[in-house]
Amino acid sequence: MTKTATQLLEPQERTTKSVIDLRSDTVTRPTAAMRKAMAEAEVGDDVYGEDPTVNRLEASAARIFQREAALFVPTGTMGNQIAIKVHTRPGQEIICEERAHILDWEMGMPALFSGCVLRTLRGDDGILTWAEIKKKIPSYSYARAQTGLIEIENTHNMAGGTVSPVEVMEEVCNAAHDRGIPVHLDGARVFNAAVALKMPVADVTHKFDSVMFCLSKGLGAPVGSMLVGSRSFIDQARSVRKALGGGMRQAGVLAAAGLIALEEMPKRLHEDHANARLLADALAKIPTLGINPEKVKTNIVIFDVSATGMTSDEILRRLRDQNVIGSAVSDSIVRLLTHMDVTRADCEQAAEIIRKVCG
Ligand code: TLP
Repeated sequence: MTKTATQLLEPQERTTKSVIDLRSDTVTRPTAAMRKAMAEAEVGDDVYGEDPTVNRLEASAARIFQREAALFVPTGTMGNQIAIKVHTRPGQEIICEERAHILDWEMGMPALFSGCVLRTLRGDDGILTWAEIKKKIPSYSYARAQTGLIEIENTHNMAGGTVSPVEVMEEVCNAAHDRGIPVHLDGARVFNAAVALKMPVADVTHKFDSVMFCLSKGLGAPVGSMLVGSRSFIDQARSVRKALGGGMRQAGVLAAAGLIALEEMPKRLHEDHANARLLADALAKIPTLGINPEKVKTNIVIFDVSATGMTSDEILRRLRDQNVIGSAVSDSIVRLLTHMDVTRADCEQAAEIIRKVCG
């Protein structure tokens, strides 16, 4: 499966809304309230633990996830890689889904930074069950690397924003813990999962040893992700963050936007989900596209373009000419994301343009 590059905007397109940008929910701009909070943020040196706004953000995340502690990190990638480093020893295996972000989009860092091998399996819709995971856990042998960590992605990005049911995740966590194996959640979009599950995010995530979630995706912050977990996990994570060069100084200017993202923005995510479903329903009416709209539960829409006779890149180029931009999961799968900077009308217009290009 070849990955194709995400299309880039021309400079003039970055400042005007000439384009319907469905490449990712990372493209959102900070709201006016975020910019105001950033301008007015109280700051200090966070490497000394003295930035009051970062401290407030970390306390708020710990409270919302009902955990002992939280850590502000620049990116989701850094958050995942810190968690992997803390949980594992070099030479161990990490079990994850075969389309996991930690495998395909994080520059081989589990190997490079933590010295671990990824043992992958495919989950239906990206959802891993204990019945399948347990087949990948080796019994003790002198020859085989042992499982140091299980990693779950919820929502699962490349499977189309799919949501792992809570019972399935809890069974994985309970059984893994019985064997002394920690479980990390790549919850970049876990608030989208919580909205789809109609549950508080703390209840969705409480069994995991650590959770990474992003402020800078559907929640709309310009920068930043969080790790949450036990006090001891976060203490170790803070040191690893420093080792990676992630110790930021007056980071309160970013945390101020992060606080609004965390506390205010989850309540609007259902709008993105409704827009994604609208898009999916419209695409399902185009005979050359492969998509089951019933599977679109959050803000990610993926669809198979094989029957158009064009590759994802060709389709994306044609859409680009009509001011709609998306990204490619593979040569035959296109991905579109909804977010706070696209409206329902934008999605209707995008669907109509896709119909003209692919129909
Ligand atoms: N996802 C990005 C790209 O990297 C693919 C996107 O546009 O969807 N975990 C998951 C599940 C993610 O989707 C992402 C980003 C990350 C981790 C990493 O977050 P950042 O980009 O902040 O390092």
